[in-house]
Amino acid sequence: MPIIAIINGPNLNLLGRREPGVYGALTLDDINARIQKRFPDVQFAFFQSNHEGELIDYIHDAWSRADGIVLNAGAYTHYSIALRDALAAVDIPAVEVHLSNVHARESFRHHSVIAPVCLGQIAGFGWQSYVLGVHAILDRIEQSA
Ligand code: CA2
Repeated sequence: MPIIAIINGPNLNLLGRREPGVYGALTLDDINARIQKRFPDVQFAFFQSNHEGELIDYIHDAWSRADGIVLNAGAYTHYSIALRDALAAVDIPAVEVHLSNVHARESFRHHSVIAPVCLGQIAGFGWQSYVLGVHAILDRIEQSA
């Protein structure tokens, strides 16, 4: 059974409580439950932190524990070279996901420092961005088996 880490960055613990017009009405727990329900044959490790260093530590740990990473790095997406370096250092596939279509929003959200070290970026599909991200990781795992 593949193991996939679903990692969420700063402020995503507030989902469902504020700004439902932008990020939807589901809480992070709701989203994680839906992901697990969609992929009953995948083992997920769910993690959220508001702290850059904790996210980096978790990515390092995922290297030995997971087959892939689906990452919504929140605002760190746009400027955290440290997170990018962590992803580049671990030898497992990662997909960057966003709930909102970052390219239809403020220009500072258009640039991702993380995307170049990921398989790709999925944005704008709400919680289903994570589902699409898991599909991309599973395809990659299957290809390299
Ligand atoms: O669309 C996404 O998933 C984002 O990663 C969300 C980040 C934002 O900085 C990125 O540009 C795009 C922000 C997450 C904030 O989450 C909140 C949830 C509820 C209420 C307030 C913030």
